[in-house]
Amino acid sequence: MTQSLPTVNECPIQIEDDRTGMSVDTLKRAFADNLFYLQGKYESFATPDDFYMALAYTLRDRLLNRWLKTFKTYVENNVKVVYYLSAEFLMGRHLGNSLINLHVYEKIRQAVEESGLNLDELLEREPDPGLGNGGLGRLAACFLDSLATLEIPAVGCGLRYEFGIFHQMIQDGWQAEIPDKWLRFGNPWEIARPDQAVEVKFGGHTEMYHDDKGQYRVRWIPSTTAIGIPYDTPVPGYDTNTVNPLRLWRAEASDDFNFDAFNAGNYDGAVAEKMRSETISKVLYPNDNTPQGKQLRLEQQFFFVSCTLQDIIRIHLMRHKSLHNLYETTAIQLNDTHPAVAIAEMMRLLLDEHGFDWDDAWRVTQTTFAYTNHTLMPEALEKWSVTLFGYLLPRHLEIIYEINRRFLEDVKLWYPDDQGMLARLSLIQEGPEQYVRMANLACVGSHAINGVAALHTELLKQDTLRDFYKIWPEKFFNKTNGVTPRRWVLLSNPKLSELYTSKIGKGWLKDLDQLRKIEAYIEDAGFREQWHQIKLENKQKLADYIWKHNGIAVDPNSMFDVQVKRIHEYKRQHLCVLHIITLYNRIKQNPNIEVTPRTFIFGGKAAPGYFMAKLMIKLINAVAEVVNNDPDVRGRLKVVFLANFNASLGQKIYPAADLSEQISTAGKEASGTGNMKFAMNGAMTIGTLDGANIEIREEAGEENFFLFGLTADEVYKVKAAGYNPSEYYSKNAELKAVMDRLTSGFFSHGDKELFKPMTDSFMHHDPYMLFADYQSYIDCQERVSKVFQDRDAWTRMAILNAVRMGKFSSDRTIKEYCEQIWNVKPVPIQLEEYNQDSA
Ligand code: Z2T
Repeated sequence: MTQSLPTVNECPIQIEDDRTGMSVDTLKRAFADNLFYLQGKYESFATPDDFYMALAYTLRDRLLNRWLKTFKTYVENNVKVVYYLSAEFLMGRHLGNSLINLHVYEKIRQAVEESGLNLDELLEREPDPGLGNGGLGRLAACFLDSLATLEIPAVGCGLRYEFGIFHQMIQDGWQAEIPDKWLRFGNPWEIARPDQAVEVKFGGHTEMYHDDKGQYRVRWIPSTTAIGIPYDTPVPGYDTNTVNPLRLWRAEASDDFNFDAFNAGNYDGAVAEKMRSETISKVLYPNDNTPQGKQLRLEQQFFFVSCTLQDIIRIHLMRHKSLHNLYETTAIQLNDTHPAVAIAEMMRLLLDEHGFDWDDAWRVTQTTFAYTNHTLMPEALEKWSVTLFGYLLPRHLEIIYEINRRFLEDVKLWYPDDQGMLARLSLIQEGPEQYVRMANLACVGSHAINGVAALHTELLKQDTLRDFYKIWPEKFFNKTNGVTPRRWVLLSNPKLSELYTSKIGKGWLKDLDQLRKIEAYIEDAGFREQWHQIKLENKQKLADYIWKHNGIAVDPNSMFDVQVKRIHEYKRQHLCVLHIITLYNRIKQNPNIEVTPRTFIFGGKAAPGYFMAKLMIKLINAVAEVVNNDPDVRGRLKVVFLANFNASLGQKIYPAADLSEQISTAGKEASGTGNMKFAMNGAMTIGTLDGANIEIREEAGEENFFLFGLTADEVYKVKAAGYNPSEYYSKNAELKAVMDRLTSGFFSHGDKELFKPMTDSFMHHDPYMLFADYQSYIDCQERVSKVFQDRDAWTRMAILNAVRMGKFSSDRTIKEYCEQIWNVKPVPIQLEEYNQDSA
């Protein structure tokens, strides 16, 4: 349908329609049109939320032609598609990102300003779509950005939670949770597709029967049905025409079921059943790295997996006669084990609904699936009680037993005398209560297994998944995480981005390695001064935010020492607190002592049921209250806890940080991705040799990284030899003083009990070994303070550090997945000539 525009003297006539045109005038007209016809408001009665909505629709319209053309191209060319299955997608706000990826930021700014409004204020009206907990969910979102930017056919598949991660408030120093009503004003970014609804069955029992060829088959007679409705959100690539879908499923009650019950006079029963079905996609479980093992969570997992697989099969069969070649059109990635029940559901669909025999079904499954592991924490490995699993999914449990029987037969052939091996590899954990091990299911059902940083993958091979590595070394890959430089540098840090682009052009945005060209400017004093001024401006903006939200005045010239991430003992926010108390004690002992002024900034949510994490938040706020108000401190130390850390707040914080705290116990953090966002924005890292920190240090150069603490290997050895924290306490006077201050009730208005659960853990059994790393951390922080006092030396280090982070673009990560795991290639999208770069 390519249509040439008429020309006069070779100059094409401009035919812009109000839904695709990119000129400032057209944008203004579209904005006004959407305010009137979609929001139903005159300008004089419109609220900032109305203006935001009108602007969001203006951008959505401009994504739609690209989106539909992308889909059409995929179908017509029968391309291979990646389906990224994830229980979480932490997308962050869409509006600013669409402005960036469609290259209309400046034009929209002008259009909005000429309409008498302020763009930054409108951007702040968008609720942050928080359908994730932390790193795992945000990684999925960065991957979708890179997939679209690299023009890879891909679909994000997950749940459309009505309530995302809770909103955090701080009351009397404690975390309080408020429900996240992100859909309250409607969601302009999604399109519901009720025509593509599917049924998902639960419960009941199974029966044997003979099929028409006389073969034994199994029939599942489920007891309940839910309906899945897909909601699609466009995911635009940067500087491409590709717009891929994020397809999230909402659960509804099945009509017939309710109707039957209703007609039979069982009104209450019908309503209860309806409620139960709709509860499935109600709320995100707020646990990061510690599963809860609740029935509803398994229902959520199976629900979105079953919807997604039915969809995948429908799309494949549009173009193919059978499913035997599924791997030619489809790669399915399991984002941790949350969607791992897909292995059993795919087997069921192939066996029971499509008449496959076992071996064919298993080959199709194994060639299609791949699995990413995100944690080494043993308590975070998902397992479901066999009783619960069989009650909810009786047919899937049978299939898992059969997968296991055949798998263990093979293992017995390979390792005839190794009972331990058999027990460890089994999909079923034996004991007084049997459990289905989801990581084992994911490993046997996939052709590829990967960790998310070099050390993490090594530890998986040596420890967590050692036996699988022994039998299938060729299945293991490392795919070090990355983050998208579009959201985390260009959108978050426009001034720094402008500086880069003025020196080396825009190439770095799609090829982050090009930032190394900036190293040529390191001896340019003017450049270093510009860099420093940008950091200072970013810090001033964050200082304003802190003043507005916390009422604490902080000095932008002090070092912004930042730890933002989920609150977890293994991440050791409390080690940072021990450092603060150490500095405070030094000041109390000698108020005239020289200290490098620091602003300690914390942020992060605690799982509502994780007592120790909530106590850590209380501790930070308790120490803040004392330190911020002690006249002896003379404002040289400030402690700030920013409430409700999320993607949007991250965008304000990373660009303003001087020091990035990445201080997990070595061997505990699989990768980390905040570490990358800080470094790209010119913060120096203080960190352990854990997760991706190791690779960050390798890229930055060891002279540009503040390293401390035990290695993963040393942690293991100290533990094996018997870790005795009280020894560190009695031998280290400064540590002793810190602990005594904490246990004395000094920070808790005399209450000696408040922090006792935490201090007892430090002193007696602490699995995270704070005391073992304490002195090394304090010494390292002293080096940090020294270097910071030499402003120019610090700036040089920060610049080198930032421009050497090319490896940590999620574009690099995604290219590796495409080539080594998914076997997919870019598919450029050609727009109709009419719509081509109107920008
Ligand atoms: C999560 O955010 C992570 C791991 C999980 O394991 C679960 C959740 Cl919700 C089950 C994080 C890791 O802790 C972090 O190190 C990593 O960078 C991130 O996933 C992305 O891989």
